Amino acid sequence: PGAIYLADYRAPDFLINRTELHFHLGEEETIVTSRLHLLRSCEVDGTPPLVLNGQDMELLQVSIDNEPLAPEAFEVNDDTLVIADVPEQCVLSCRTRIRPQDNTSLEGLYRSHSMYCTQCEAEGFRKITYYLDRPDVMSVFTVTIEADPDQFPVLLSNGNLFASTTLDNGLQQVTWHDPFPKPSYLFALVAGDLEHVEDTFTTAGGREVTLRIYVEPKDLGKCAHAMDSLKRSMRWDEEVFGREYDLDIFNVVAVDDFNMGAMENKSLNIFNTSCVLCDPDITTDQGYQRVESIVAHEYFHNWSGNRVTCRDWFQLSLKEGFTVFRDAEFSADMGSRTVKRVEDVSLLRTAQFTEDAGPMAHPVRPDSYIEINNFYTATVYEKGAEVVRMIHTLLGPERFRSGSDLYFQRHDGQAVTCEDFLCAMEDASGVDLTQFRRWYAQAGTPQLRVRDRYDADARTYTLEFSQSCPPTPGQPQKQPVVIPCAMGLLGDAGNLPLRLRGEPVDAETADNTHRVLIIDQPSQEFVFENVAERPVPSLLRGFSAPVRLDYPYSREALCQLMSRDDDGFVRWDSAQTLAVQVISEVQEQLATGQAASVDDMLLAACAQLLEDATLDPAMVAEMLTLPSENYLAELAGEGAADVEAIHAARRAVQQAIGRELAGPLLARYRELEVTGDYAPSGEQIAARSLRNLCLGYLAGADAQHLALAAGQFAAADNLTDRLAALRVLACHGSEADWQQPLSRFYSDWQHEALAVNHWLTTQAMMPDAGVIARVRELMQHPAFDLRNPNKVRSLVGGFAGHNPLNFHRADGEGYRLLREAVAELNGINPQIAARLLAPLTRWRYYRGRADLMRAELEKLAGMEDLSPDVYEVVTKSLQ
Ligand code: HT7
Ligand code: ZN
Repeated sequence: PGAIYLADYRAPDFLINRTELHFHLGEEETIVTSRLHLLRSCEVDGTPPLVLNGQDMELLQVSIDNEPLAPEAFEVNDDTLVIADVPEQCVLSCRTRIRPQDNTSLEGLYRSHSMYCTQCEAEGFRKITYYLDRPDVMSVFTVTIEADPDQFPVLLSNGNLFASTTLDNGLQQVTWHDPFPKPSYLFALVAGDLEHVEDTFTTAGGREVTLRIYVEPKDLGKCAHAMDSLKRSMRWDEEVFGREYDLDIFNVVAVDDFNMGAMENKSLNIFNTSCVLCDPDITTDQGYQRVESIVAHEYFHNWSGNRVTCRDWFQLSLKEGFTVFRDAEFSADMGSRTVKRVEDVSLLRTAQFTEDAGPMAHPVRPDSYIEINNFYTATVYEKGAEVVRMIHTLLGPERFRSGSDLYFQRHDGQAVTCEDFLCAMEDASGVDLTQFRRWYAQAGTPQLRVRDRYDADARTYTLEFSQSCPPTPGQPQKQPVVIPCAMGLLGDAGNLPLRLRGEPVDAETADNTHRVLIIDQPSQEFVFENVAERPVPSLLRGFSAPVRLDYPYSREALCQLMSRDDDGFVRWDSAQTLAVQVISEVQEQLATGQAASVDDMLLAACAQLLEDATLDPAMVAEMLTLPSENYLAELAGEGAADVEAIHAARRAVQQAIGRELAGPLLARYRELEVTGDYAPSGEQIAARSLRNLCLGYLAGADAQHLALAAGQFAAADNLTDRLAALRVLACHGSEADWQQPLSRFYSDWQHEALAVNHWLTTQAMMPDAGVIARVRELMQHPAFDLRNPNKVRSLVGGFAGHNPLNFHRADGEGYRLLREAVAELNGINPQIAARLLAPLTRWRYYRGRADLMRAELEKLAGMEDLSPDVYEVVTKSLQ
């Protein structure tokens, strides 16, 4: 497979003003008839051929203006239908046969349980009919569906229901019309025996919108949280971004076989069941929060993605980065802003920084790709959102909002680029973003090195910044980017007032303890005047830029920031840095044959956090969570990560905390017990998160506390507590401790696929040496199905991504397991196969494992019939 380049972008030769589709959904086959109202673009010279995309279907007939074409008038191959001679304006009609029940890729039209549904982003529409399947071809769709009403009483598509009738042959026929022009990737169709919950929302402008969530009948009671989240998202988008909903109906459908979380099809969002259904017994607290944010994310796409869409797939971050920023702001407003920020930064540092330092590193706006499905990445989504957040920081909230308003007003109904977004931000704010644009074009995580000097006589404090960015594939050299560094200075009695050299002495601002310094040169200095004492710098507050910060903090300084800084993010980050330092110290002790001795400073800091009842327990839980083994491996750098040593050191620190702080941990565990009914409220979630963290520390240090976990497992009335207890038993107990609870969990919840998925992950993450055999066994279990992405992610993804100790086993068995699963999935669902492969691509990091990991990648590279998805990841990783 060859690469596609942004530099080769050309506007389409033809436009499709209107698209009429007719679906006959049959038992054995589906017949799709299209009528495309084509118009040659006025920008085109001559009479170019019409090249339509199409895959995996049988062309039955093609006609122009109702005249069937002779076979010599067109050419069909694996990916295209080419018609040499097409009038300037005409109606092109195609009749095709597809077999959705055999479509395991879950792209295009496919079957999930007893329902039919579609997934068209990015290029799935071409598996439904021949089309100009590119986002800059926007068309008004009218869709007619015919099906057996007994099997498929519900027939949905985008827009408004236009007609519904029963045909003479007994089939039900419905027609949907979507007045908003849209690209084919936003098309959707659903047919099934579904039930729905319904609600209404009145927009600020007075439009009464019917909201429906369609699910299998057994799941009808699990929609309330998603519905509530949807209504709150709609109101929030009006209030914060001035965006109103634009149709009279908004449908959501839950599907069990789904490649990603959800899809923002115009007025017919399709969701992975795991991202919409909620029930205390099948959904964890994090699950509830995830549903809220994904419902919001998809809803927000109605403007950032649908009304204004992408010109081409290189611009994917235009809609995804912006929409992730919007959903993060929504979640921050719904709960704790600091906790949300900490969670997001944690994800960015583990998933995105690793990607940015690996073989698949690419800019937020990539220059080329082989398979676009491989570019729905943490870089495009999460780093893209960070880039939008930096624009927000640079412009300030009011000017950012003006930029957003201008962007939507200027480009409504258009397919545009990241450049258009930046221009709107510049035009509305007057801020020049010329250099800032490098964030879209350069891959790699910039490093921000900071050193300082304090001159007691002159009472000046100088911060010296320098920035650099490591080479990434195809980009050996990097230019300096614009880094907004939010900061403050911590003195003995709190945050110090700030005055930069050159500022007027009487320039008293309301908030003079906080600044955003703009670093846009390779190196730069800032001098603060009238600084009475040597301060501790509080840097990158709120994680104001997606960079690696390098400042030589002493442990004392970290403890001060942790306990006293004004910025919640910096407090958490200092706790993380302190833990990283202590774990690596213990790693060295163990490597030199010494016993582990955990710095008292860390223990004292943890004790202080546990004992301070004024702190938000959710924040305490975040601060007491040790950095993950994957994150520690990434910090170790290429060729330096020793998985066993990292595991042993982290475990020793975890045990020391559990042992030394058993008293306060136990006290907190008891005191935080939630009484009353389960609710996914901020308060309850916070209490459970800290309580379960305490349980983990206690049981990890002393087997006698396993009884607490066993008791909690038996008594829990919600999945969060039940699963936390089960994980503690599975992670810290012996077989006698976990055997019975694991089988109990399965026998109690086997009828709930989403709960069973947690059961699979729990076993995949167990640290014992039997885990590989267990995962292989589970792959044959009736609860597992390689065709279901949720199950694959839970079991195989859970093992390879979250069980580093066993995945990186010295005998290579973990790698073999993953390679075999990927090889099998390659033929079933290439998109999932390629995603699953990510942990093997990090071979450069692991000391003593590179050859084993590469060998498995090479086996995949040598396979026949390698999908473009897997081919791209494998070949780039081996370069
Ligand atoms: N825009 C969507 C991205 C997407 C997707 C969703 C489901 C299945 C396959 C998919 N490929 C791409 C989801 C989103 O970001 O909102
Ligand atoms: Zn999205």
